[in-house]
Amino acid sequence: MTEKMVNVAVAGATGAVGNQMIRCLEERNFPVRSIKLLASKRSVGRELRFRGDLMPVEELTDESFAGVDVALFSAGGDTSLRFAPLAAQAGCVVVDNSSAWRMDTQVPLVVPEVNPHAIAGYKVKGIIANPNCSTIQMVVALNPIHRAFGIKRIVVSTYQAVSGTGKKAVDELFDQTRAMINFLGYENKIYPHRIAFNCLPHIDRFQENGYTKEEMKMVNETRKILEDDRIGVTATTVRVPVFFGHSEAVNVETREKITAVAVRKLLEESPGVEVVDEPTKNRYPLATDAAGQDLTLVGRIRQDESVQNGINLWIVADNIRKGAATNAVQIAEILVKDYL
Ligand code: 25A
Ligand code: L14
Repeated sequence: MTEKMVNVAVAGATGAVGNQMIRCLEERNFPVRSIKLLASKRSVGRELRFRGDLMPVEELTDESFAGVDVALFSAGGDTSLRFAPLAAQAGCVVVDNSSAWRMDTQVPLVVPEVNPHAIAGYKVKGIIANPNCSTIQMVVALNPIHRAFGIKRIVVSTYQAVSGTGKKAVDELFDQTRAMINFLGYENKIYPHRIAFNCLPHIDRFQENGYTKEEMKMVNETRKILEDDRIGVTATTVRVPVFFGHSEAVNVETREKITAVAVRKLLEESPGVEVVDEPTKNRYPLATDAAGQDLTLVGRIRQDESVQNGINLWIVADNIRKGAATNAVQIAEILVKDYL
């Protein structure tokens, strides 16, 4: 059988996530027949490499999607709200990395290791949403635990890298760090406070309930992906001076009796997970090890001795790869193989 080939577009191709999407399409040998690299007018004139060839960046317009089969979007929420429906109307399936469509009941929210069956729901609007980076890595690790022991409640604190905000935030951490160690002045342009040598308990906008939007994404998206509204989730999301890789301290309470030994064994056999848990050898998941690869690293697996059925975990993944680009390309792979 000859392989199905598809016409692909990447919207937001010049951004941190868009660029990684292009690399993932190459690395995973996605069946690309043609590719369009789209961004705002600002980026027209730039060229990006795909499989060795330099390709021009084109302006994203209403007409960009004629003849395109699959469009990967990472150009921010406003751009997705405006252009994803137009792309769908043109007959293209959109895999959207922004927060715009995630909680739409007619749009599936997918992590391939967890709920690949939900992809079928793309037919209603022609859009599939890619979850928030912090949610993706958490549900990759917690879904097997939920299926085996029934999760009642999740308490999570995150330690999130600046790359989630995009290239300009990576530059800001670098510039501020260099300024500090040279006793020079610095500016806060991207974040409201200095991020170098600091921790900011503030990711995305504050909501009326006192939580940030990032924290509420973790609450609502987790329930949608695990398909269980009974799960209690509470989150504190923190920006730390790390370039790549989000870390999470996660406490889970379950309905069934749970042990650290059983969880370790279960996660060793779970898709997309690598257990890194040999504390006596100083082996535990680190952002520096998670960066540049696609697995979700899980370690520090311990019984929570303060409740009847509880477990603590430390979960780390590359926020730009599994947290965004890789997950989107994995969704597109299933879409092409099973639906197009
Ligand atoms: O969903 P949300 O909350 O609304 O936000 C999602 C955004 O968060 C980022 C990602 O931004 C995404 O757009 N993100 C990072 N990690 C994520 C994750 N895990 C994540 N989102 C979800 N999950 P990004 O920085 O990676 O990419 C932004 C891209 O979007 C393009 N873009 C913006 N507006 C557009 C548009 N494309 C088409 N039409 C529009 N209207 C953007 O391209 C980029 O590719 P660009 O051409 O605007 O910028 C290209 C270069 O120019 C620099 N630049 C940006 N703004 C300015 C600028 N230069 C000068 N002045 C400016 N005002 C950029 O640094 C870039 O290099
Ligand atoms: O996917 O780290 O909703 O600043 C928006 C903010 C991703 C990360 C999303 C950040 C995000 C992001």
